[in-house]
Amino acid sequence: MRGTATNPQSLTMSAGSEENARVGTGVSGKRHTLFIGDVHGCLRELDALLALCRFCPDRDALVLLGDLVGKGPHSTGVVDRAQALCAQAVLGNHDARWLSSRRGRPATAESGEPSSAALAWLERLPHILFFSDLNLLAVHGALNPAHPIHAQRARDTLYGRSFHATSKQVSANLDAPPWALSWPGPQTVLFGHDARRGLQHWPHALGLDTGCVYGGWLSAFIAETGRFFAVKARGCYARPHPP
Ligand SMILES: [Mn+2]
Repeated sequence: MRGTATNPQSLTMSAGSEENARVGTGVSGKRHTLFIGDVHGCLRELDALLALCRFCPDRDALVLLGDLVGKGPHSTGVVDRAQALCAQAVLGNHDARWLSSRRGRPATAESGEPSSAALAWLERLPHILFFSDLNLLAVHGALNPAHPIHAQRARDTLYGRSFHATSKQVSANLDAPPWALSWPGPQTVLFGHDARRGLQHWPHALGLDTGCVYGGWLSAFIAETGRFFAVKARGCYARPHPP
């Protein structure tokens, strides 16, 4: 297990190998803890959703479920906004790809180019966040229901969508039931990454990727109240992959 330490050098290996996922400690204890699904550069929708939830950075905590960047119009703006709001987040597959494509390139001040501070922030994100006082976990893709938290694979947390009960393997495709259906708890897991299945409400898991970047909705869940909020996308910024 890699533990809660954040090691930038580990990211390349963990993104596509058998490396264990990094588990971070989530911080709550404020008035509301707001979990938001895949933003994918949809900054205007993120701001609208925060306003709808009456989010106040001094009183509330914000948790982004990965894929802050990619596909949409304002990836850099979303990372900057996340930092400005002291958001917590887990790493998504597009965040990992964005990082690897920019690693080693000199920082520039050109518009659209992420600052070195933004890259450093993304690079430190864990794959899993554990909120002990809320009894919640946050992950972008999947957790393998057959394994404990400390033995999850980074690849599953980035890409996973389905769980094959016979082989006890997570897959990235829709070729088996959703992994979240088999998640036994006791912690409830909040996750994203599965826009094709949309909002998912299982006994011990909530899927919040409602396809904003594809012209769908950006969705939020407030842990303390159990309420959902959503705003409609202001455009269709990308075409979904065919099933
Ligand atoms: Mn994703």
